[in-house]
Amino acid sequence: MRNRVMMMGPIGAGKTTLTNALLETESSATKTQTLSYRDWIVDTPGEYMENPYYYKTIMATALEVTHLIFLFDATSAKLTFPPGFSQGFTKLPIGVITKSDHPEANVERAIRILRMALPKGPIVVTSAVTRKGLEHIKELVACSTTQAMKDYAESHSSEILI
Ligand SMILES: Nc1nc2c(ncn2[C@@H]2O[C@H](COP(=O)(O)OP(=O)(O)O)[C@@H](O)[C@H]2O)c(=O)[nH]1
Ligand SMILES: [Mg+2]
Repeated sequence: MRNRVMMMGPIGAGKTTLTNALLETESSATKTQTLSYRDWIVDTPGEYMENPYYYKTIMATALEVTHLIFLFDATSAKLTFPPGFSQGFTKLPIGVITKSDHPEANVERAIRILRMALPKGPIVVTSAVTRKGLEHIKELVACSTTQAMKDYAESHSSEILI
C-alpha cells in the first residue's frame, strides 16, 4: 500500500488547513462535513473525534491508512484525546502541533499536553502559514516502519521535531 495518513483532531485544530498546505491545494477550509480523501491524506470532520457515534468510522478508516496524525492546536490548553489514545491503533503515529505562528501559541505547553495522548512517536511543530515543519511531515509519512520514523526523527532532531 502506498503510504497514506489520516488527520485526527478536534474541530478547529487545523486539519483541513494543514491538508491544503501539505498538498499545496486551495480547497476552501470550509467546515469539513464528511471524510475527505485527498491524494495521500484523509481529512476528517472534527465531529468524528468529539462524538462517540463516529468512533467505529474512525477505526474502520484507520485500517485504510499507514499513518495517523494527531493534531493539537498550539493555542489550546485542553487535550481532547484520551490519554494514550495513539496506542489504541496499530498505525504509525505522528503528533503535530498546529498554529505555532499564532501570537497566542504556547508550543512547549502544547507538546507537553499532546505527549499524554501520544506516549511514543515523533511530534512535529508546524505552521500552515509559514510552512514550518511541513517537510518533516512528508518525510515521516514516507517512512514505512516505526524504526525508520525513529531514525529520521533522531537524525533531524530539533526544536521543531521532537
Ligand atoms: N495562525 C494560524 N492559523 C491556522 C493555522 N492552521 C489553521 N489555522 C486556522 O484555524 C482555523 C481552523 O482551521 P481548520 O483547518 O478549518 O480546522 P479543522 O476543523 O481541524 O479542519 C481556521 O481559521 C484556520 O485559518 C496555522 O498554521 N496558523
Ligand atoms: Mg476541517
